[in-house]
Amino acid sequence: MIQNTYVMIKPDAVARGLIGRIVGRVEAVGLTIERMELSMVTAEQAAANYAEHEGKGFYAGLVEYITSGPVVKLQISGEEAVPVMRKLMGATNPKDAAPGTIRGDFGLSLDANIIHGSDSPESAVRELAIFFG
Ligand code: IDP
Ligand code: MG
Repeated sequence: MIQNTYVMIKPDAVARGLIGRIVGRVEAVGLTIERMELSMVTAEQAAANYAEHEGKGFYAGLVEYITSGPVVKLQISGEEAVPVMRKLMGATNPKDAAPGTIRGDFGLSLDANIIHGSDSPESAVRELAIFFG
């Protein structure tokens, strides 16, 4: 089934000059870039996107980090785009992410883990509304 998903190249990856290589991997598996924008994440967008983590020990640091510098916001579509992107990204902690995945190849730490991708089609609808209106 054709799906849309929300993907975000996080501040550390933008700062390290990894945009091109990450977008290249998305294109290489045949997914389509529908929208792409370099901009800051507002405090409101961060709170809405990470609402499920509110109250956890890492929440404040996560919001501070995701709002710390420009990100690349992407709407990506394609066959099974949500799980395909999650597979391309690899495990949340780069230390557990397989070589060949974006986090496995570029991630430095659990907080600086390069990329965000919606975890379900329902999350994708919600997150695309948060970031693209
Ligand atoms: P996901 O990004 O793979 O969906 P989530 O569990 O939804 O992973 O966590 C959202 C983000 O919060 C992660 O990408 C990571 O940057 C950060 N994070 C998750 N767990 C921890 C933790 O235990 N310590 C610090 N940061 C964390
Ligand atoms: Mg998640």
